[in-house]
Amino acid sequence: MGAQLQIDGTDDVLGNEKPVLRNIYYVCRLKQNRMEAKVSIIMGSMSDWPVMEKAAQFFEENMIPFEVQALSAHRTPEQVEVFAKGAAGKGIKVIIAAAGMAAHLPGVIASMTSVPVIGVPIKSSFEGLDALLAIVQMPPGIPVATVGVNGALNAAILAGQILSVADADLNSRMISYKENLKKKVIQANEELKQVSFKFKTN
Ligand code: C2R
Repeated sequence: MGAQLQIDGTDDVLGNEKPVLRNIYYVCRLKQNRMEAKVSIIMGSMSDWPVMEKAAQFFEENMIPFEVQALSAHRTPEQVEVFAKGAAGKGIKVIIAAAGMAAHLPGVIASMTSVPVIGVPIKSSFEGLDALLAIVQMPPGIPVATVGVNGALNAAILAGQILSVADADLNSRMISYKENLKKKVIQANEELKQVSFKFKTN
């Protein structure tokens, strides 16, 4: 393996006479370079993706490594179990689970892991109320932190905040994200100053 791999300047560090050490060094370097997901976005169906894309976008903009996949407690229960039981071991710190209709997915995942689960009810039928109630009304002992219907962005922000407890750089990015929200309101009030009505007093 070492003969084919040419990684910048490693020969200078180890020398040609130490092939075994060099191979170990290469493997460590490759492992270091690989980005490891900290958040997992799980959706019951690809039909949930147009909503969940907003969460992916937030992680992209805020440099938070994430993975995304479709899994269903109803349609692929075995794979859900494998995912949920393996999540902590592969370094996942927060799971975002989205589902519409009879949305059992977030709760089922939460029942099989100690990784915090944020549930996103998807508006698929009954204005999303069916999914909201299914996700939020968990029995005592198996909490799912539930955001509003189609609340993918809030789920991502909450996941970012959870991760930022142990990451000072991310914490600064989360603080400036919130600061920017203030600017939006200031800008809104500037624009409202230009709106005129006979009975508007400001
Ligand atoms: P299709 O569009 O694939 O028919 O799915 C999905 O999240 C989706 O919103 C319709 C809706 O079914 C949801 N679904 C669940 C689960 N699996 C899929 N609620 C589950 O395991 O809870």
